Amino acid sequence: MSTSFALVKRSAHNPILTPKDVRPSSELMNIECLLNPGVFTFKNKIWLLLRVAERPEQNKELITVPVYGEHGDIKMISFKKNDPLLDNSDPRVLSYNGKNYLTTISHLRLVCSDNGENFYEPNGLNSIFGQGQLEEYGIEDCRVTQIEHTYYLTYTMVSSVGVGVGLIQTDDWINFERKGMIFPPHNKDCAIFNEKINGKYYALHRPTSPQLGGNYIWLAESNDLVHWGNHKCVATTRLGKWDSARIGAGAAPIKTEEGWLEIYHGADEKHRYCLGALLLDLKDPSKVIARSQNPIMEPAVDYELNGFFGNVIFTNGHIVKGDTITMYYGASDEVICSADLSIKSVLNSLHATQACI
Ligand code: MAN
Repeated sequence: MSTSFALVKRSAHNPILTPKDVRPSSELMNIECLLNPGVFTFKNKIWLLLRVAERPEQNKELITVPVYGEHGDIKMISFKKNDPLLDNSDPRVLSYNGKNYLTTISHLRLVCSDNGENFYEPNGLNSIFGQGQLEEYGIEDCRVTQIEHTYYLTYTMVSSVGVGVGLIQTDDWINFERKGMIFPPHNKDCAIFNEKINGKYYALHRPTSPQLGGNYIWLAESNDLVHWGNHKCVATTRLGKWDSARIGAGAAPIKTEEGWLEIYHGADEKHRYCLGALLLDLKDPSKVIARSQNPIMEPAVDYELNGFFGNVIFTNGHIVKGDTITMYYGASDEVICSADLSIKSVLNSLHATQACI
């Protein structure tokens, strides 16, 4: 039996949400994928902040991609499928004459549940859409960190000028204060810790450095959650392993007696996305105490192996109750699933690895 089956208990109701379970944002759009939700509790309910990826109906000859115009209006850009300048080999991104576009545009949608399994869209709450030039290709993969009564949303801002991390804060999920881009391109996968350490706020983030370095997890500190500094690299990709090409933080780290436990994603050169764990020192989270050698979870069942972009499990949200982490994740970039993990078992799986980070 593989490690992932021993450590993770997938919900028997998986996938718990699929594109047909939510309404498109307008009659111009079809929902292609639900992905990678942020997770939080509010008013005694469990909430997912889903990434909803949409595009217009496609036809035989043309590929049409949506982008936001300057005033939040949707513009459609079409390309002839047989145009030699078009490269549409990746279902997520297309390239035309050297310029890249996303094939779908994403916004963030709230759904809630009393039991963590049956989610519905409540009335009277607004979705969060991309705004302005830096979000013209949409907003994605939001982490939600609660500090006292305030929720901090860190999400990927996508546009033709780059991919960076945006911050929005809210106390009531009705009024949102946009703080702008807090980590400039190329950066994503930002998770703010939900308490201060030695008087400072901390965040994990993932800059990309194409020539020297790579797609590594970094740590930064801040006095106000908007201005970040004292950046340190905490984990790099590992040649020949499941996390050889790209790694990135999931949700806010979980405080345990042994350290901050962070569930992160790692992808290899074939874009196979698995999950692993990092244990960071409680007082100095730039120190890695242990790291999974093998994935704690890997794509294994049909909805994780096949879909819009198969062989992907990606998490950026969970609820913790006692020893149990209920993790929500996107599978095959198309459907939303959940799985339970025991904190103790994940820590036990890390004990053997201290010597060989
Ligand atoms: C990137 C992001 C994620 C996505 C994975 C796999 O890391 O765009 O949203 O789930 O790729 O496609």
